[in-house]
Amino acid sequence: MVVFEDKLRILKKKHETLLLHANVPAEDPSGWYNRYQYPVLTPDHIPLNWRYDLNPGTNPRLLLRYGINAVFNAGAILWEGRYLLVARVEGFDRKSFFAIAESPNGTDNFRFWERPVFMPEWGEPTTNVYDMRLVAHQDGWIYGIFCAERKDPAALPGDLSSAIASAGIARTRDLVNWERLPDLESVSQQRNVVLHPEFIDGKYALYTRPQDGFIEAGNGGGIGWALVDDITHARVSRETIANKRHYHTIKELKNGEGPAPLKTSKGWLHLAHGVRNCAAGLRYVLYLYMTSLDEPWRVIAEPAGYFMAPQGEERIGDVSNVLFSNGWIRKEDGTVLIYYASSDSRTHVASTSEDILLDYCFNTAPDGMTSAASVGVINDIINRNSQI
Ligand code: M1P
Repeated sequence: MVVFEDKLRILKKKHETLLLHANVPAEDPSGWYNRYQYPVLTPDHIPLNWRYDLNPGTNPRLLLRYGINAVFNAGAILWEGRYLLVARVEGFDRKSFFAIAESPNGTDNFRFWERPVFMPEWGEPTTNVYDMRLVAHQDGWIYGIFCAERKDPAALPGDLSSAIASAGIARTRDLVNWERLPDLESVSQQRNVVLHPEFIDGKYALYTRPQDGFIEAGNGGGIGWALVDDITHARVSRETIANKRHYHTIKELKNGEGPAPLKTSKGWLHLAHGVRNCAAGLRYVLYLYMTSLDEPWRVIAEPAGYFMAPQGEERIGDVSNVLFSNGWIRKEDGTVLIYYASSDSRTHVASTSEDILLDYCFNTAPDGMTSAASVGVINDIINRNSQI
């Protein structure tokens, strides 16, 4: 009994210390953002009463009863003055689910709500759900669009890996009670589907990511754009590619929309991930692009290369060399908090501002697609500097 109580006291103290730990910003030499030093969400942030049976009668050794492997890829929303993340929480059992964590300032002291999200099923039960994008839509609902993964019914006997990715759609008014709508109907598999926050020609609009298989984008040319008449029976009938993949770029292999774009005076500001292959495996980095205010599918600016790439400890985790973001928050003063996950393991925050991001998007050269063009960009900077 004494052992149980001592162990519990230590566990509680460590947990509370972690939750109360203040985060510290550090300016990146690029000037583009400040990376905060400590991850905002990790497996250790998960409440103790989700993981341990705290009854000394049934768990006298205070053993872990449900292990959490990773807390990452969080959607984000500033809702009624509250900074909320809907994290992808993954257990030791490899199943992901959603859970909401709240912070008083968006950069530290994140604390999970009492229970994980109860997401109703639609159709064939989903084996795994993950990567929710939260969007407060013009229609008054808050939508959560996420990847709904099921085993491929056409998989040959013995093939226990083939899966089908589709976009699960749910909506809520209070982030506690969720109404699950039918999954997005699409001829191709879909992951990284994001709802545009406004109606376009009276229709719902989606950023899609058509893909040939569960992993490979294949013939899917990049981030797609599709209009949907009825979100309660969403169907992709016509899909155009808004942000294309290109040979020998950071998004050669695949890309995907991050959080829903932010509306600015100069256009829609987008955050996305780009993937390339190399001897070390897939490398995921974050990039930005702008689309026109009137035609959110038309790219008007896109700096070359990445905006953020895995750095230091971020490079190591369950799936190493990955940065992924599906959540950001713009505050009233123009501060933008970018929530990003590293190596499919933990969640971080970086802060910047709308002004800096627009400056970056419109004043960083686009990809010239050749080494010679990159040298031209540097020479242009040198020439302008020599006239100072
Ligand atoms: O493992 C990296 C990421 O892989 C997938 O993203 P994408 O479909 O763009 O390749 C997702 O499973 C994502 O959750 C994961 O972080």
